[in-house]
Amino acid sequence: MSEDKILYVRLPCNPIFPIGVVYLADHVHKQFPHIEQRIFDLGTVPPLDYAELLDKCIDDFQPTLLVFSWRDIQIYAPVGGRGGNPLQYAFEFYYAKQPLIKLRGALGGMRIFIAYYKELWRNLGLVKRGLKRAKKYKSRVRLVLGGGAVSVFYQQLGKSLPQGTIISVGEGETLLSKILSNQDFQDERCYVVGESQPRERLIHEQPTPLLKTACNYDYITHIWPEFSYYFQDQDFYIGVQTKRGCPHNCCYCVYTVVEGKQVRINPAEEIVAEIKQLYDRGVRKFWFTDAQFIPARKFIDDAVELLQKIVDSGMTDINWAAYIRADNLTPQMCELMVKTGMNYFEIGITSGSQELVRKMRMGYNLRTVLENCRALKAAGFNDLVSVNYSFNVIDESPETIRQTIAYHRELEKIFGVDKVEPAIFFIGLQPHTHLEAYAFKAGILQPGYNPMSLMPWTAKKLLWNPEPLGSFFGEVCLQAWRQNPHDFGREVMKILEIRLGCAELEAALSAPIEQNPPRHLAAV
Ligand code: B12
Ligand code: SF4
Repeated sequence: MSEDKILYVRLPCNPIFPIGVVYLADHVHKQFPHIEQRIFDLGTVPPLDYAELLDKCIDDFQPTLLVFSWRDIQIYAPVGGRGGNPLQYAFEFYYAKQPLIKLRGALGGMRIFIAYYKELWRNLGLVKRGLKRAKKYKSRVRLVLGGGAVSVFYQQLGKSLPQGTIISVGEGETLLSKILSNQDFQDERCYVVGESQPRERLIHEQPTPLLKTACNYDYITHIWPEFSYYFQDQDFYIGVQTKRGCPHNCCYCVYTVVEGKQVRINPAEEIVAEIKQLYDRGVRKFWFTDAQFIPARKFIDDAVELLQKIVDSGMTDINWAAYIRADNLTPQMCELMVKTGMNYFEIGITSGSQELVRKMRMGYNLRTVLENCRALKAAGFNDLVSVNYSFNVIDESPETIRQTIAYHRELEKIFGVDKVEPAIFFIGLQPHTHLEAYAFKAGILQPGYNPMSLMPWTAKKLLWNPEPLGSFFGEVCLQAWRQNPHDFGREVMKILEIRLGCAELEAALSAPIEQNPPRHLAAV
């Protein structure tokens, strides 16, 4: 019988199913069935009770290994985040001309700033508190930290954590296996605070291969008393991973680095077996958590196989959603998507200008995306599509904006105006991306900057909206929030069209071959 006892603590987070720790616990159970485990999800606990309930959980369970999972830190998107809309406040502060609006932005920004640092320190405090408490019972307790946010900010977080903390990047399954079997784990994507420095380009190392089998939810319910929290109402999309990795190189994206360029396909029958277990517990909504559900054309067959197996399983009343590269669809795929209940998807084309899409190294053919969207509509898709546009990433101009409008209007013709939601983002510059390298080269950022900093002078650079068009976009967004805050994306499109007009669709779809390679990123 093993003496190890593992406590997984998911740090506070907007309620989103903690699929990461669920998969870790499942993996450990399959490898080491005798090890006792427990999941404690602070996402389901009211903030005032965090410390007390964490203490109680540790007192009851007395773990020997503490696994802390931290999902998100940086929220720049225009969502009603903690304490308001961060993008709106930032833009009011940076771009508003009227002093009162500027002041509102400053105050709102200050609230977000305080909430952000409070959360950061609170989470670090919870980790330290947990370790101290656990040491009361087991002096040799080990602490491991991982999760989405840690994968992105692993270099910075190490500075604030106790000596000996193992900081992990990307998937943690094989790291935990090695720790538990007392093997050397230094070849995993991790480092130990106080003992080793993160290796140069650690995050770019390929993850250790892994065969993913269906998560055993009987076991998970056994070690996680609050499991049913996410099933009480049908609002939640429960995460199911169908593959891991993305081969693309989009200039601003960190997923391809965190997950790796190599795509691992989880076996279709295992995925369906996992969905079925959740289905039998009443779950009807699933989010395929892949960086991309169909990362490239060569993975279409795998996606078809999976969806066909879902059809064959008889689960006819489910819905699912995912990030979809809509350039990789076929008519058969479209039919299966509709048949299996896909009721929402996000296409991250970023721009409706083929020229810019190429410059951002996204590998998208916008004409194909349109053709496939038509096929999807013809197959009966009648639900919501969110199209993510990030303006002003690189070489944006009035003409490329006009092209984006033309492209968006075409999507509206296909799906219906009310069914296509333009999600207007500005890129939050992330470490380890090509865009970061470009920002260094262009002197916008200095190596050694702190990507977690929310100080106004750093945040302004990280919330990527450079001049000469930065102030123009600032003004347009402010106008949109003023005029129609509840339909911000569509309002932005409307204002841009009034101010700049709309290009011919054909101009949006064709990118003239350049004499010279893309100006900025090719050099990076
Ligand atoms: C799918 C996804 C979503 C979906 C989630 C749908 C759902 N119902 O589950 C949606 C679209 C809703 C979403 C929303 C958001 N997301 Co998101 N999302 C992702 C994505 C692509 C995959 C996450 C996932 O579930 N993966 C599959 C599971 C199995 O993996 P995992 O959770 O990462 O866990 C593994 C490892 O992290 C590791 N691990 C986890 N914990 C631990 C602990 C230890 C000790 C160890 C060793 C290992 C370990 O092992 C686990 C198993 O392999 C990631 C990017 C990425 N490629 O990782 C971003 C990501 C997690 N999201 C991120 C963010 C910021 C958000 C938002 C806040 C964005 C926004 N502003 O709106 C929102 C809000 C989410 C919320 N909490 O409310 C960030 C978080 C980091 C950061 N920058 O702060 C990420 C990393 C993307 C990024 N650009 O940086 N997201
Ligand atoms: S943006 Fe999407 S397609 Fe591009 S690298 Fe990231 S996950 Fe892959």
